[in-house]
Amino acid sequence: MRATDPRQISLFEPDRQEETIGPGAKLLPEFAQAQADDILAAIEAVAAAAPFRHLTVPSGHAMSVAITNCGAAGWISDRHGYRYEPADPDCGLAWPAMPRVFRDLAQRAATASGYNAFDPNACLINRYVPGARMGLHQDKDEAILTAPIVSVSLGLPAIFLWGGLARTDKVHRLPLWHGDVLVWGGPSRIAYHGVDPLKDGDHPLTGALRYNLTFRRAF
Ligand code: MD6
Ligand code: FE
Repeated sequence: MRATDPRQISLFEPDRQEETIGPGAKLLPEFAQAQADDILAAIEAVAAAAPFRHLTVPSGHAMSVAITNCGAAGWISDRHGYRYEPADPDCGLAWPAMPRVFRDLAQRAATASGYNAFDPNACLINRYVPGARMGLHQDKDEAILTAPIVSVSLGLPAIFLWGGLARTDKVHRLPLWHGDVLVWGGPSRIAYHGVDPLKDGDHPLTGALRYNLTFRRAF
């Protein structure tokens, strides 16, 4: 993987090629760019029904990233831990349905990465403001770990931290720009990963925000 100086991260992405970043894990640069307007409109529609909120993690701290969900299952966190819930705990109603444009994109990206018939039933939407970050973690709250995760980045660029299967493994720094898609499964499915604090910026479509959508088969 290319070493990138994080101080040189810019608003506009350089030309990049599709890249295998680990066993079973692929970067598809700009794969979502043609649908970006439709995806952002759909994010707003989801957030109108299930607003972004800052969840509390079991330690009692609030996450700096704000989240919402769509699909049959939504990821949540509270004092008791992390889990998937069929309803929004703030209102008791089912999460908004997964928009067709989300589902189609996730399925196309999975197929392009060698994961056929990906059938996501959970889409977690993360919203970052400058300074928001995500600490190193593994995604293993899903009952089904054989399906990949499809991760879509929109808006301001971020440095994605990509480690190994042990917390102490070396962490690679991978810049993700607007429209980039990561597909991540197989041996990489439970690799440690995180996101550096977001740098300030002004993106033409999102202003001072980054969105990340992660599609999963939760159960
Ligand atoms: C983010 N993403 O990019 C946070 N997890 O904002 C994740 O935590 C993530 O991008 C699993 C697979 C891909 C991801
Ligand atoms: Fe994650």
